[in-house]
Amino acid sequence: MVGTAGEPGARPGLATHVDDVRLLPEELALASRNHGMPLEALRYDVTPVGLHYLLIHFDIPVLDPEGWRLEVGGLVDRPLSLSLEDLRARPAVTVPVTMECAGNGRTALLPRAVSQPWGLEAVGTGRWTGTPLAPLLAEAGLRPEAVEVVFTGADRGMEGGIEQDYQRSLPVAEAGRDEVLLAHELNGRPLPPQHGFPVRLLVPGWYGMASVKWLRRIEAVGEPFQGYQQVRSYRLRRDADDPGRPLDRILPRALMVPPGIPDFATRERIVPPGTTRLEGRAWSGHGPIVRVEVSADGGVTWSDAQLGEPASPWAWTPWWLDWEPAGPGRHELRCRATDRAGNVQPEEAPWNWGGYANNGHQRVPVVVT
Ligand SMILES: Nc1nc2c(c(=O)[nH]1)N[C@H]1C(S)=C(S)[C@@H](COP(=O)(O)O)O[C@H]1N2
Ligand SMILES: [Mo]
Repeated sequence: MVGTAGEPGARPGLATHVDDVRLLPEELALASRNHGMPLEALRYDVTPVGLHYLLIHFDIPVLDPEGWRLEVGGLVDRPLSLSLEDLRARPAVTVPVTMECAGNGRTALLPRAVSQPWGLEAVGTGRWTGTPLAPLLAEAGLRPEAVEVVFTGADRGMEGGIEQDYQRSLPVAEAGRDEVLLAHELNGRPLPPQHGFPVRLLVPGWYGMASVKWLRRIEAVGEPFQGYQQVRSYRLRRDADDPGRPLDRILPRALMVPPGIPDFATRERIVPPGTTRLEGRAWSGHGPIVRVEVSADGGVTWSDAQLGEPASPWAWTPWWLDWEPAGPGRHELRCRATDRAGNVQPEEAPWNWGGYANNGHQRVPVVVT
């Protein structure tokens, strides 16, 4: 999201990585545009719209719903040009979906990639309403030689020295999955500007970058798409020269509502003696959450939390555990999730160039009074 030093559009001398916990002014500016979800909002099944996280690479485009058209073209027999009314008139489904940014947890990976400096708040669950994409692709007559579908947003900017529209592709098989939607409502209202008005793609189970906002074109292509957000960004790379491998499905993560009360400046938690209910949510794009464990001694011993029912197969699973502190003083709480595919959250996730997919344990220092 910030160019590398020496590339046009990037500020001269702006580092690609910093080996320092302190943020650069550029990172702070990104952080105040793109806010996270305050972790106490983990209490909601469906995140109130203003508390859902935001990630916007460029500027929020202002689109006129009257003049807006979604073009469907490329390797199709019958190209389509759809108005918002056309899309709203199609069969619609409503489904709670947990979305997480692939950069969530980035600030804990040092040296830190200079980009959106997420702590752990880049997550939220929306109740999205939209029309399934697959029948629309079928109506357009997707040709057998199509290998990917490219989605183009109406936002444009510079990244990595390249001027671009925000664009991402999906393999044809992924684009054709039942749960992939063209969403036009969030929590029962038209999409707000910041979440992609009038229509966005929604790819449940995938990191957020796949869910292209402000959609204006869908194009079937015969070769893998080579756009910046596909081949440079959103990949697990060792270094600048490593092509790496693409990110797709969300790795498991559990987060807890930080217990007790916070100190204003440091956010340190102050917890009363006696029983405290620890609660939170866990999710994965690799299948349902089958286990959440909690540690109160910095990851030495773990106890199983109780699991509730997610609001949909694509939404986070509630969990809770009553904790009896061993005594007053400092404790480090942690939680970790396991999904049905057998993925367990690691203590430390591997460092990578872009600072992605850091699903290491959440650590919550608390002071018991
Ligand atoms: N057109 C467009 N779509 C986009 C983005 C963007 O900058 N432009 N950001 C992506 C990223 S990286 C994420 S994590 C999600 C965030 O969606 P939200 O802001 O609605 O939470 O949108 C994705 N879709
Ligand atoms: Mo993201």
